[in-house]
Amino acid sequence: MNYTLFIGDTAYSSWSMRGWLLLDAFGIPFRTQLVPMYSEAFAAMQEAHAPARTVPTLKIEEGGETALVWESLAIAETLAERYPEAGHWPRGLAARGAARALAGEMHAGFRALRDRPSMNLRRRYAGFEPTEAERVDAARVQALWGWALEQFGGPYLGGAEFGAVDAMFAPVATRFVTYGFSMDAAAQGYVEAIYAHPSFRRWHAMADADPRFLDRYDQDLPSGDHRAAPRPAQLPAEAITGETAINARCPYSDAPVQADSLARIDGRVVGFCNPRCRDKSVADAQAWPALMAVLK
Ligand SMILES: N[C@@H](CCC(=O)N[C@@H](CS)C(=O)NCC(=O)O)C(=O)O
Repeated sequence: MNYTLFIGDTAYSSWSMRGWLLLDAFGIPFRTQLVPMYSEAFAAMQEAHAPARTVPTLKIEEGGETALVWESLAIAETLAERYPEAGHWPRGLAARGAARALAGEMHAGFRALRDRPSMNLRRRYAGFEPTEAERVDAARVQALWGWALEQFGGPYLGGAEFGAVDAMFAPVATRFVTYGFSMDAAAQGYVEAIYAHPSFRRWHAMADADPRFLDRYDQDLPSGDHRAAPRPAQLPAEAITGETAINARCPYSDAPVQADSLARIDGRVVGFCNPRCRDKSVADAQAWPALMAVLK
């Protein structure tokens, strides 16, 4: 495989989510390398890939050549160029121009919204009071979403298909949910479409399964259930031990099932090759086609 994507902590790194969606949602095979932020490993990754210094960074190895692409918008353009049929940008002239403009505005702007209400997929705060600057950013985002949804017919910003522009705005959808920003009906519908997208569901399940908590991203506010709507209902699932799985090999890696990596999912015992595979499956089984094939 010739694509490696370096990402940070899945619950908190909004730019990493964008980069990952730009590959996963478009069916491009790649390997993910998770580098915990604020760690020695992160500093080593930065040194090894200088001048790139942020996640996501995409490494492309091809024909004896290695390319490094950092900056999520550059990753989007590189992939769109290499996979013109994948649909990163809409086909129609108007939708394509608008999608690029909206993605550019997201990449360069919304500083207030990106700062204090940072992405945190583990929280649903009650009582968050946006500042005036955060309110202005949220209103501009919703104005752009409303306009694009009306112009191009939704449910995504470029029309019927999820595109790079949606990857750029997906973390904003999560911020609106995490911090309880008020949303008009169009924004609410768009947020639901993002939360229902299979690749977004996979990312969220990985975040649920990530054992690392970074309290620097927490607010001193009461928090509700981060598994609730607008996330689609998840199948009943729990990690278990001491039973026999219906499968001998991990649905994801095809490696042998391990006794410490079992789960009861929708009433059946499924095995995995490690606890991480188990936990992302427990978090949202229906997000994973290979798992659903075992359960069929
Ligand atoms: N403009 C960049 C932003 C990337 C970014 O700031 N990533 C953060 C994590 S969400 C990061 O790598 N921070 C580490 C650092 O700046 O040293 C992009 O589009 O990818």
